[in-house]
Amino acid sequence: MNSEAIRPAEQTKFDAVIVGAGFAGMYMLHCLQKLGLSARVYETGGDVGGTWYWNRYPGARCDVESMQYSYSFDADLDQEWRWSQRYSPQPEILAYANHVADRFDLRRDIRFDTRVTAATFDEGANHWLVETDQGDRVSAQFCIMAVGCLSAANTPPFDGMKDFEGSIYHTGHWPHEGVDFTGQQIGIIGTGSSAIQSIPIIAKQAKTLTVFQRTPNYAVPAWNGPMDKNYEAEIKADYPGFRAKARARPTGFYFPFNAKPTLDASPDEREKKYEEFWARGGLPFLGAFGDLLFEKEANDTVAEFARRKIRSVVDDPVIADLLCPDNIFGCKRLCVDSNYYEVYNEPHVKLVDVSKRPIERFTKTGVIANSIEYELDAVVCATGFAAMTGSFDKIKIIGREGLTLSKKWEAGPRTYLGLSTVGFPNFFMITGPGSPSVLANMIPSIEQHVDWMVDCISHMRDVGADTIEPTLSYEDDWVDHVNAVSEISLRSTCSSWYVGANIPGRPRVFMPYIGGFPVYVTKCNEVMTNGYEGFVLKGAEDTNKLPRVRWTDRWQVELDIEVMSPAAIAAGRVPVI
Ligand code: N01
Repeated sequence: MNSEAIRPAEQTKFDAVIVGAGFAGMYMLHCLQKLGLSARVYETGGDVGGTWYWNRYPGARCDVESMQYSYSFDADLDQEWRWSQRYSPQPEILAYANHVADRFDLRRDIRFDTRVTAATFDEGANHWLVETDQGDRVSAQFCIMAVGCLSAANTPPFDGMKDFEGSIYHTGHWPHEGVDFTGQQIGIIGTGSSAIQSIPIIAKQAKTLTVFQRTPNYAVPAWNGPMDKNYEAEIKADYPGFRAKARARPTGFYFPFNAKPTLDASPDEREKKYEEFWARGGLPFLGAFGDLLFEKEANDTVAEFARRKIRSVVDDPVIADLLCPDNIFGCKRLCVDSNYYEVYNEPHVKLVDVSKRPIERFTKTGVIANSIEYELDAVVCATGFAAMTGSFDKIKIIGREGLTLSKKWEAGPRTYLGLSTVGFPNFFMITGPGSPSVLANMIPSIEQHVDWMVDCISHMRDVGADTIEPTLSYEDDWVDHVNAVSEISLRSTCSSWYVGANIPGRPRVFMPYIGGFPVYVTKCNEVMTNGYEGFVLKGAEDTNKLPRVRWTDRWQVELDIEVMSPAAIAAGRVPVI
């Protein structure tokens, strides 16, 4: 008997299809399995981990402390997993993802090496038809996007790229076997977080390293090191309590925060505060004062402090000047570095300013910028991502009446709570545009969204509803609110990937919700307890049944009024770092 004959027929009908097996898709799958629903996950990569599967470039690590960048849904998992460093490196985060996949037996429902190409809502049957590049055609009541916010790599189409005889890499698609740059002449394009992490390590191997910089970025030292065992034990002694404190903070992770206004402090006091927070390092540096991202004059003081730090490290004043940003501090995502600026004191590292004249072209043997040809054996594109919506654009998503998501979002994404969008029933987005997502600790953001969705799906089962879809007026109001809050923050003022400005031709819209994680969570809770306010549930037999808050129960967050006063919340001035 041949093996084909005994292989069970592939299931083609599911309760839910999940797109992506990163931290979002994995947790969604785990919850649906627990609920006893059938789910199929499709994942383009060869294994779990999402961002941490793809971004294997040298030096890749998270900019949220490891004790806080992990799932919180399972108390035993919290206790048993041990991080080796304060900010653990990519291989360890990927090992954690693999551990979770094994521990909760997730892989049985995941199809790897399979890209979803299309998802079409069938209005007659009230289900989604999902197609893949491997020939799958399956249907499901729910289509759940767990595609990540920074997954669609952006490689600018430089002239002559095809002629280049060396190797070209993108940090977001790094070869699994690693790359040995020993003795080579390397070019790197970009100076965002990925570049800032990888440059010091590539510089150690390369014979020469040429950095092509279009916009300098601010970076604060990570002061990474081995995990402090006492700190770990202290947190593990009351992990739920620590998680609850973190959830109450504007960004969903905990660190000391000084809510006072910058200019209330004298120049000496300010300097002391900046030094104190610099010594802690990382993103929490932005917690030195409460208004740094609201008041330009306040921001000028921190920007100048950071520029002085750069000048104190970089020996050559001309290079130091080129490395000093002149825009709002923290407007683009703040970078967290380990020996980044120091590298420019090395004689084999060169900084090329391409801010006034873009890179001209690749040649067979290198790259031409400012009319000079730089001979290179390999080029690393640390050129970022089509953020927030890029992964949606890659899939042909068709909702009611033939409306495609790309058409609907032509002028920028429109969602209700970043969870769902009008015209696309039973279509959920985990950390979609319009939710805190990239402006909050990613894993709690994922968990809160998934828990909300699982309660919602359970409620639909309870009342016999076929579909759920937001109403246009609630979606419009939410989009207006997301835009209004973003305009209060200085963050909306620069050309960052938050507004899609890193890629020519994308609409300029501030995509994540900057009103604060606990404020957002409270809103989601209210929407649920008000009977899914702003949504229409079709086909429900029992329209009076109140939603049961089960999974979402753990998200009854307190608002940390030490950091966010009710007045600040009302004014949209929640200090999201
Ligand atoms: O990408 P980026 P990234 N010619 O978009 C430049 C997260 N992350 O991968 O600023 C020349 O920030 C571009 O220049 P400009 C984190 O949220 C986290 O580094 O557009 N240069 C910029 O310098 C982060 O913010 C971690 O003028 C060109 C760079 O390429 C996000 O991912 C680590 C160019 C792209 O920077 C994205 O970071 C890594 C061109 N044509 C990433 N096109 C941690 O957890 C683009 N550039 C620490």
